[in-house]
Amino acid sequence: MKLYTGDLSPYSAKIRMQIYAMGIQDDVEFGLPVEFMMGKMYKVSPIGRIPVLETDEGLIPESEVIAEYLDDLYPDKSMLGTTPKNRADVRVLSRIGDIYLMNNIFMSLSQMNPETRSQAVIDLLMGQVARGIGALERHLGDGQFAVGDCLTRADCTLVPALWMCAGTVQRFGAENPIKPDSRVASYWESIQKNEFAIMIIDEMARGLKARMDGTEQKLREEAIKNAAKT
Ligand SMILES: N[C@@H](CCC(=O)N[C@@H](CS)C(=O)NCC(=O)O)C(=O)O
Repeated sequence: MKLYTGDLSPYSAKIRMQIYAMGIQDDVEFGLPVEFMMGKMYKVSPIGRIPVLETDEGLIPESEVIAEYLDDLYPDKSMLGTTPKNRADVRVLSRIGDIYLMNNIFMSLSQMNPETRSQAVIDLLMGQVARGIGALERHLGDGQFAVGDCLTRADCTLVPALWMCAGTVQRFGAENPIKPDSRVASYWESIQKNEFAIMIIDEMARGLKARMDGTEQKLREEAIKNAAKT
């Protein structure tokens, strides 16, 4: 199998964390099609976004669907929890991370440029993020992990989502929505010590550095030039 993924992509990072935690990285190659770098990912996959999983049976887009597929493929390594209620809790927390946190932060990225920024758009989207954090506060379990006493797919979604809350939002002038002394803050502090969380946080930081120092742009230009030759 091949995962179309990028270091800085939080939806991809969530799947990489699951792959590392399941110990199946030898079965999955990582790569990024040149079409993504050209802004033409829709030519590869109609939704036009990463991650996408390439399998012998065809392409699977959407991180949550890929996550379910991997769980189905390796049932003995599944990261969805053990009881029906456990699994429902994992799904709820993962949806909070995807829909209410990451999606709104992603839309806010369009407001990065201070010269063209609309504060009303930021306020609207960050209001939704604050609401999502409020829901997370009440849905998180009280242990080291998001649900129960072991790492689940909920943690795989929440690590990149909270990484974006803690860092990315400041790039368009918003405040970190994780309030000090909250349950979300204590969860965020402890989950960052998990070995698989450390791996994807390092990768996202590497991706951010490459974006900021121009390395990403250079690699993109090179890949596009090479693709034009073939
Ligand atoms: N709902 C999708 C969201 C994926 C997504 O937004 N991916 C971003 C990168 S993290 C992307 O490909 N953006 C490119 C674009 O919007 O054109 C999922 O869960 O996989």
